[in-house]
Amino acid sequence: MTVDSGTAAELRSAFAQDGYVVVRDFVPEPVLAEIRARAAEVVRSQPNAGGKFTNVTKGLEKSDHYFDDLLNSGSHVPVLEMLMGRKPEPTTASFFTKSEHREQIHPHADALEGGVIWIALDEANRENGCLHFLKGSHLRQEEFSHLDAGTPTDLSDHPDAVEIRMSPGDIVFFRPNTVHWSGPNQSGTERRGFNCFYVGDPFRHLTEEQRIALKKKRQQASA
Ligand SMILES: O=C(O)CCC(=O)C(=O)O
Repeated sequence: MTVDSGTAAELRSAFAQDGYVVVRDFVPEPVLAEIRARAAEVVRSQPNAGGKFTNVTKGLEKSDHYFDDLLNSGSHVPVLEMLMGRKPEPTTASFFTKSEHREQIHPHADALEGGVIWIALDEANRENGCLHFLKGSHLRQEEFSHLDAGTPTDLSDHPDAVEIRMSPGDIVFFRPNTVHWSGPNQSGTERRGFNCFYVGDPFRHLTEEQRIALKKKRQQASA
């Protein structure tokens, strides 16, 4: 998909104000089919690569060059660059499945700067645990800094909460500091999404000592 200058200005303004913007029908079905098949193969070969989340597989680009290409030069990259106003710094590509009730990602922000994309591989709706965003929360970081993806926080009645229903091929571009979450899947069928993070090295501000401590903490958490 190409974005004309009128649309680009609208998308940029929504991204700046709301902290996210959805573009419908962005990825064609043959590409979706390839992502689904290749991601499933990575999951088969390395289950539980998402640490504490059993339904998240990170680092797809390390297992399959196809994901490395998508992360670095997928058709979403120039659009994200236009939205961010600077070159996205690729971090990792991930596969988010959701087939069970307990597989929830609670409200959280991912990083302070950069960009993220999430592509729907299936229909995503309230029943099967679609994404939700807290509109404009990227501009009020302090207020939400306590949130953690693994800890339940009910923001469903928050006046800025927005439910993002998506069809396969729809993409959402968002700021990593826009609060987002996905609820339980009550549908009995799988809800899959493909995500790319562009936050560079999220630990670049840490000292070597802090990096080692963090690595240890993560290993303990995923053990
Ligand atoms: O797919 C999901 O359920 C959650 C996605 C998410 O938290 C993210 O893309 O950062």
